[in-house]
Amino acid sequence: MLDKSPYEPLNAATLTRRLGGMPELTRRLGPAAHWQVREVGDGNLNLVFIVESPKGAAVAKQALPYARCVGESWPMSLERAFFEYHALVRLGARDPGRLPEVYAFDQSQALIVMEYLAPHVILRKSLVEGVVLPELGGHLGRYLARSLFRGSDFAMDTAHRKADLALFAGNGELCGISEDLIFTDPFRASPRNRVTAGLEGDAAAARADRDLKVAAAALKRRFATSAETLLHGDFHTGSVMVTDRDSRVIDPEFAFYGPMGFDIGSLLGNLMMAFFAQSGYRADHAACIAYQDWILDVAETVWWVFAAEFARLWKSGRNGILGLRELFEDVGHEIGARSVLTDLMEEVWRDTLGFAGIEMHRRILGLAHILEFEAIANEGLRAECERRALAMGRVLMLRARTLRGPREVSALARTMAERPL
Ligand code: SR1
Ligand code: MG
Repeated sequence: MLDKSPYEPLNAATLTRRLGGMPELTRRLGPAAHWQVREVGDGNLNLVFIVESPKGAAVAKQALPYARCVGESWPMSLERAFFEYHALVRLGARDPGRLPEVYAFDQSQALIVMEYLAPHVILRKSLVEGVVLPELGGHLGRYLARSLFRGSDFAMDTAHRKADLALFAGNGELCGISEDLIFTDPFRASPRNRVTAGLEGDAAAARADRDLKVAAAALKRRFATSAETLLHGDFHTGSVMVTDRDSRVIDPEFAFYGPMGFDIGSLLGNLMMAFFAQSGYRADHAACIAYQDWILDVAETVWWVFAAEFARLWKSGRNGILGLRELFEDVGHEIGARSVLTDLMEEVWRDTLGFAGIEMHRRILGLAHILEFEAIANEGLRAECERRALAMGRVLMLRARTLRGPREVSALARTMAERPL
């Protein structure tokens, strides 16, 4: 039985008392008297505790009634834990083993208790350290295909999907944060925006860039109105934990029904920024080039594995109202089905590039910056790396219709980084 006492932000002692009364936790960890608990959260929003015992370990994540990265002046509802819990369960079922297992959910405390991932580290840190992860692109490409296909009307029973869409429509507060921070703030003067010293002129140029703002408006419309599938909603390199053989997806509290390209684009935009950041901390030129090439290879692999796995699922698992086998395969029109898939992939690719480009803008011109750039100690150098990323992001947003594939995007990145092709 869960304790239904009123919400309170927890500390090591109160968390231990609370979890120590939950049989599902004592079964895994043994009696609470032997637990060690520490708060380790360094993200933008929540408290995160690691609970360890001689028998096992768990992570407890608690939503705060405000945005941790700003403070109590930015109040937030606790409901996001409810949506994160439901997203963890659904996305975990769509690509088994790729998300942490959920052990318990205590809604009154906005508290999710789940698998402790060890020895995993946040992918952002691994990209700053220059670690090569041979299976990363395959893991993330497959995860994207499985989660995006299986949450869509190509695969799901439509009554079930519509009910789920209604449930996640309740996550409007977090969608609103994305709508403001990603699609609007970077292109206007907002008190929330921050830029590296030296980039003030670039920020002003973005605010004055009519073509860029038209592209941002179109992307915001896609984000807000294209309820294609259940998305992670914040799928960047801080939402992936890795070892050299495993990759896990965490933190889907921004989950909502949106366009498929949003999750893919968020990831690719963050990989691109990691690419541009490398020259900020890798003085050895050859090592820098080699690691940048690996990052581009991951980005290309993500797309190709996504496309191949999506096509496989398309052939075998099209059971929803958009499956339409009755119009195609059932009457011998396989070519028609292939055309529908080709059209869809072209649209997802365009969205992916646009969302990647806008993610690159918001992480440089907006409120929420990223470790990959912030780890560059020399501010002038950081500004230079960020400037190149902004230029690349602008091309992605404006030329999404003409860039034909991931190799072309990689070539563009090398050009923007002033590297020979
Ligand atoms: C106030 S929240 C700022 C950012 O942190 C989260 O991780 C999301 O990316 C959000 O945009
Ligand atoms: Mg997060």
